[in-house]
Amino acid sequence: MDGFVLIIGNKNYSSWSLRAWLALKQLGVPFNEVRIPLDTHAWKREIGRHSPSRMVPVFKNGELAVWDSLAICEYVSEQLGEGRGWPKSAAARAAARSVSAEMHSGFAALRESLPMDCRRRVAGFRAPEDAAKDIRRIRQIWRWCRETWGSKGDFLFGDFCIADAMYAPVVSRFRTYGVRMGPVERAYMDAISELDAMQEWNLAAANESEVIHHSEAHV
Ligand SMILES: N[C@@H](CCC(=O)N[C@@H](CS)C(=O)NCC(=O)O)C(=O)O
Repeated sequence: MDGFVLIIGNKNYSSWSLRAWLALKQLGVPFNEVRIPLDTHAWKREIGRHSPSRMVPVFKNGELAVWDSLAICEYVSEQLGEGRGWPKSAAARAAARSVSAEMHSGFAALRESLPMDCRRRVAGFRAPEDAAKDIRRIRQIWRWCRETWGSKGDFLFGDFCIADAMYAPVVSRFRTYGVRMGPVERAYMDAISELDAMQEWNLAAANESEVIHHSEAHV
């Protein structure tokens, strides 16, 4: 497992980068991190050398490039063996894969109206109806996971798994926009936010100097 490299965008804004990065950290995979800030000359110059899709995250193992957050998580899980990164029972694993895929392929309105902006806190945010619908569905997923599968720990399926990495940027968004939560979702958000890795990410995001105006949180 030597020589792994994860290429990411700005920690403050790149929600897909956070997913892969957090999964690797939580699974204890050693890797070197290369940060290429989005929307810069460095990005235009360098991204094509690393990523066939010209997007981040991209994970490199020697000549091999894996260029999508969920594909990276699956690849790393396979490298580690024994189903690491996913819950143990087949039923819980199927549920974890379903909610991960739902995040990966959906919630466009949430992503559009509540861009990730880790270091910001905005007051008075009101989600438009399409984003509010996404928020309701995510809250339902979190409650269902916690109540059905989560009794042995603080995360969606008890122990931290790849599904939690997929939803970590949503936790960050809900904090930024002050989205009101019930007690189950609030406790889950605290568990994610208190992870050492999450705190490391947020600190680094707060110390980044780049500002991308069209990605900033707005009310
Ligand atoms: N489906 C991809 C989405 C990746 C993605 O949209 N990455 C954004 C940054 S968060 C990106 O690279 N944007 C650069 C661009 O669109 O030029 C994944 O899961 O990794």
